[in-house]
Amino acid sequence: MSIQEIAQAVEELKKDQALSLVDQAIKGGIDPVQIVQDGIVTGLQGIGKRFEAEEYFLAELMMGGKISQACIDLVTPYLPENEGAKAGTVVIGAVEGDLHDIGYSLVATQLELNGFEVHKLGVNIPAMTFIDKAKEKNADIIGLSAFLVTTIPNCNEVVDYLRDMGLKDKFKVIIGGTETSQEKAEAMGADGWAKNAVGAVDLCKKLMAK
Ligand code: B12
Repeated sequence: MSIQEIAQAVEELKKDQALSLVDQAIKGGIDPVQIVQDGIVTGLQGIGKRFEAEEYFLAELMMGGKISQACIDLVTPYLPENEGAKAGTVVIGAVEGDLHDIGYSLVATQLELNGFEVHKLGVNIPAMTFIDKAKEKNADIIGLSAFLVTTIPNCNEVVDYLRDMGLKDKFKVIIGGTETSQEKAEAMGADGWAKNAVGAVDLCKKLMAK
């Protein structure tokens, strides 16, 4: 079996096949991070492309989300854990109007495995809730996930509120999600952006070292 077969099974919404291929990959000793990134996430990207091409519709998009989450749950116990001192505290969630939770959950898992204390806030989270939770948990970093062009402005809102409240230096803000980019992060005054969960860990470590 190959990792591409996992991506293909996810993309073609073949749940049992996808789960069995993931199981085989784990047992075959394939790097679990690679199984997630090059297998499951690549499959989801394929679903996104078919959705854009109007070959798949919302039902397929939802099914794809469910299948991927089941596959990710199977891999999660095998992801490598990094023991040691607490690396920092992060509150993370999907911004107001955004219901995509697979991406930020993966980021949360990777951060936890790398020694961060992570508080997952959920989806559709108003700007002030991020700030209240960051204060409550004495967080170092606020992670904002946005997958839609229409929800990215809600990341700006968090940065603007922090600035208005004089808290911009207290919390680092990072953003991520399909339609985000380094340029967009810089334009809104966020402290960083990462393409994926592995990049998010590097970014948080860098910000904590500052
Ligand atoms: C699955 C999916 C859904 C599922 C979500 C299920 C769930 N539980 O999350 C459902 C069915 C709910 C859904 C709904 C919609 N979706 Co949708 N969805 C997707 C799809 C196919 C995959 C997204 C995903 O989870 N990918 C898997 C993750 C793991 O991959 P990833 O993005 O590489 O993740 C990494 C980064 O994003 C990063 N990251 C994520 N968050 C964060 C946060 C921080 C702080 C950092 C540093 C990094 C980071 O790390 C992640 C892990 O490595 C995408 C296609 C795509 N290409 O993204 C469309 C997509 C995002 N959806 C889209 C659309 C249009 C919608 C709907 C509007 C459809 C509709 N007509 O109703 C609704 C909107 C709902 C809402 N209000 O949010 C569009 C967005 C287009 C746009 N330009 O805005 C996309 C791009 C599809 C497309 N090509 O048209 N969707």
